[in-house]
Amino acid sequence: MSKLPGLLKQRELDSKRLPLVMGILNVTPDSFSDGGLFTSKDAIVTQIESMVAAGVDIIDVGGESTRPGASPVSLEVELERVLPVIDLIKAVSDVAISIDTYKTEVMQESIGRGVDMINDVNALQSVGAIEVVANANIPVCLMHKKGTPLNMQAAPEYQDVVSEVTEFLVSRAQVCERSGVLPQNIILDPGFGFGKTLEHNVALFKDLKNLVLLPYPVLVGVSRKRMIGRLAALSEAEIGVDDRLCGSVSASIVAASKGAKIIRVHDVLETVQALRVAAALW
Ligand code: YH5
Repeated sequence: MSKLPGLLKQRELDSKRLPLVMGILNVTPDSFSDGGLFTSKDAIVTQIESMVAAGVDIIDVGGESTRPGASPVSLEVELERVLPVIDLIKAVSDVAISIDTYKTEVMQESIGRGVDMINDVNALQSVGAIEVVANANIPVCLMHKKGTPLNMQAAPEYQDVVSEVTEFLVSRAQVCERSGVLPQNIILDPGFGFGKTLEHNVALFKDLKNLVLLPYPVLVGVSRKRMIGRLAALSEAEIGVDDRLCGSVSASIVAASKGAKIIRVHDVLETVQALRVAAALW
């Protein structure tokens, strides 16, 4: 059975039922490197242990960067990166594990290693992905994106971003349910920064209070993203990626107050602290 607590129904920020905090564990060589060529096992163990000590609920393992401009990696490389890390997390803790992938084979192999959740930026649109998740009977996050990481920030256009994203997510949830994914296993995510301008991201964020009215929990991932750097800057410039902690934490608190049930972040300690204080004082 899944280690994820029954995904919460309440709408208000509540000190007894905080949103779950999902900690990001990138295992791409550019994110954890000893000089850029390989990922050190000690560095990963340290990161896992510090997230667990800080109160993380779910660790999200990703082996392919989906940042704007990033190129895809092969199935073999992705498996080589993520499977040992899944084993490593299980060896050092019993925290819930999510795998950030859109590849059906990576989902299947990760489920075989005992992951608790699938996080798919492609909303289970890869061939066979729905069946794999339906059979595994574990939660899945369906995310909206427009385009691919290589081209998605070129010139994203929408007639009405809020209704387009909402309709996409509802329609994917329906397709998944018709193929045997249980409704209680479905989580929705508007996909901040994936084929969206700053204005699109802000419109979607403001509308979270409506998105959470759908019968599925909502996940929000804005940690350190460019929209934080843009909103925090006074001019057309932006705050650099290493200086977006306070902005990211602020956005997480607002997401939680609007009813998001899972917050995906790099900075677990800071986010957990802020959520606890905000919920106690709400
Ligand atoms: C997400 O929103 N995002 S990977 C660019 C950055 C910083 C961070 C510096 N996987 C999401 O985290 N899964 C990613 O600029 C995700 N929701 C879900 N469900 C991109 C990322 C990032 C990109």
